[in-house]
Amino acid sequence: MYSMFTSTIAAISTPHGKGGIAVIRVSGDEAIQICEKFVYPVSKKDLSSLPSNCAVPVNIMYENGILLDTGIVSVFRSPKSFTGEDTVEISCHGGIVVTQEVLSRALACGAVMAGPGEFTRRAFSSGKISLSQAEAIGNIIDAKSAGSIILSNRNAQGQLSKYTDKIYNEAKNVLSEVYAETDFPDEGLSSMSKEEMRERVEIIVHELESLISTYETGKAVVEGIPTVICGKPNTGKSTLLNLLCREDRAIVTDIAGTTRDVITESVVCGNVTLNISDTAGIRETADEVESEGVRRSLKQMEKSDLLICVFESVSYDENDEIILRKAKEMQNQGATVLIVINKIDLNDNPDETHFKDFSNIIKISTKNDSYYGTISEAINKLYMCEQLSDISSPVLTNARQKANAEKALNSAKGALTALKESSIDVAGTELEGVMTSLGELDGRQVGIEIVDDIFSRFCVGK
Ligand SMILES: Nc1nc2c(ncn2[C@@H]2O[C@H](COP(=O)(O)OP(=O)(O)OP(=O)(O)O)[C@@H](O)[C@H]2O)c(=O)[nH]1
Ligand SMILES: [Mg+2]
Repeated sequence: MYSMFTSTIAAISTPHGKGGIAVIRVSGDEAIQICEKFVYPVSKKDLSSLPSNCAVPVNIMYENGILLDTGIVSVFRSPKSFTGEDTVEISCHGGIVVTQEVLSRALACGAVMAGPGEFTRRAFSSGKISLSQAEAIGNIIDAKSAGSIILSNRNAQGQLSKYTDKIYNEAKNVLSEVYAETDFPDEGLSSMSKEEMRERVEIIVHELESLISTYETGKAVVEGIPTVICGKPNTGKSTLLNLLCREDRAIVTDIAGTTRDVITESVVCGNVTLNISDTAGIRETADEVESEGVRRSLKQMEKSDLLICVFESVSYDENDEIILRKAKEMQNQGATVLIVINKIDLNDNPDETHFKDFSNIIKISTKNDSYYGTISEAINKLYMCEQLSDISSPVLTNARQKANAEKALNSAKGALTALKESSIDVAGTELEGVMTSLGELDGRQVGIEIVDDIFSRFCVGK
C-alpha cells in the first residue's frame, strides 16, 4: 500500500511501569523486516512468512544471540491494520527494563521513535479513520467516567463522521444544481426548482442546529463543566464540595470565613464531569486576607459556566443579595445557575421568594450524604445527561467541533437567505462555505496546525 510516511516508527504502547505484559508497537513499510532481525517465531518460520492478523509465540533476542525475552508477536499487514501500514505488535513481559530493551532493539534495527499520537495520526492520514474518530479514541483513553466512554465510543465508531458526511453530500448536491443554474442558465440543466433548493437547505440548517445542541451534553460528559460553589460565609459550600468529592477535601468549621482561597477539583457526578471550585464566602469585610478571597470568589463566578449558589434555610441577608445579583448577571450572560437552599434539617420550609428569577432550585442538607442523589440528579438534568443510552444521535464533544459546526450553520443560513432573495451566486458561495466547515470538522480539509495540535495531546505509543 502507498504510504506517505517514509519512516517506520516504534514505541511502547502500554503505560510506563511494572505490569504483567507490555506491548511494543512497530508500524511502517519496514516493520516486518525490522522485527525479523530480533524477533524469531518459536515455530522456526520467518516472521515475513506469517499471514496477516495472526499471533505467534516468539523469542526476542539481543544482537549477540542471547535471549532477551519470550513473548507473542502479532503481525498486521497493510491495509488491514490500525495505522493502515504493516504493523508488528510485540507483547513481552511487562518489566520497566525488559520493555525498554525490546524497544531499543527495534530502534537499533532501523525503527525511529514515534512521536505523541503518531500511530493514530498515521491511521488518520491513510484514511482509516476520520478526525472526529481520532479525537474520540483520545477521549476514550482520557475518560474520567463511564459516561465519557459511552459517548466517545459512539464517535469512535464513526457516528459523527456519518452524520456530517450526510450533510456534506446534501450541500454538495444542492451546490451542483446551483452551478448548473449559474453557469448554464439557458440550458435547463438544473433539475431542482428554487423552491426545492430552499427546502433542502432548510433541512441542512435544521440538521446542523440539532447537531450543535448536542455539545451541551458532550461538553458536560467529556470535557467537564467549569463550575463554582459560591455563597456567603458558613452556608455549607465546603461541605457541599466534600459531598460531591465523597471525601474530606476542604476544611469545614462553624467559623464564618474558613475558606480563604479557591480550591479546585475534578469530580464525576453521575454522567457529568465538574471542574469545580470551592470559594471563600462572599461578604463585606475589613479583613485584608478575607477580602482578597472574596475578590477571587467573584472572579471565579465570572469564569464559570455553572454557578452553584448556596444559601441557608434559616437566614437571608444583604450578603445573599450580593450573590444573587452577581448570579443573575452571569445568568444573563449565558451561565447556568443552580440555587441550593442548604441546612433544611434546620428549617424544611424556607422562604423561596428571593429566588423567583431562577428556575433550578433544590433544597438539601449537605451534612447528610443521602442528599447526594438530589444534587446529582439536578446537575445531570441540567445537561440532559440522565440517560446517555437514550441518546441516539452523534454528539459534539469539543469546542473545535462546535466552532466548525457553527461556521457551517452560518453559511447554511446565508445560503437560505440568498436563495430567498434569488441571489443564486451568493447561495453557491455559502454552500461552498458549508462544505469547507464540515470538511474542517471531520478532517477532509483541515489545516496541518490543527492536526498537529490534536495529535500532540495523545500519549506516545497511541
Ligand atoms: N445544620 C447543618 N449544618 C451544616 C450543614 N451543612 C454544613 N453545615 C455546617 O455549617 C458550618 C459551615 O460549613 P462549611 O462547609 O465550612 O461552610 P462554608 O460555606 O464553606 O463556609 P466558609 O468557608 O466559611 O465560607 C459547619 O459547621 C458545617 O458543619 C447542614 O446541612 N445542616
Ligand atoms: Mg468553606
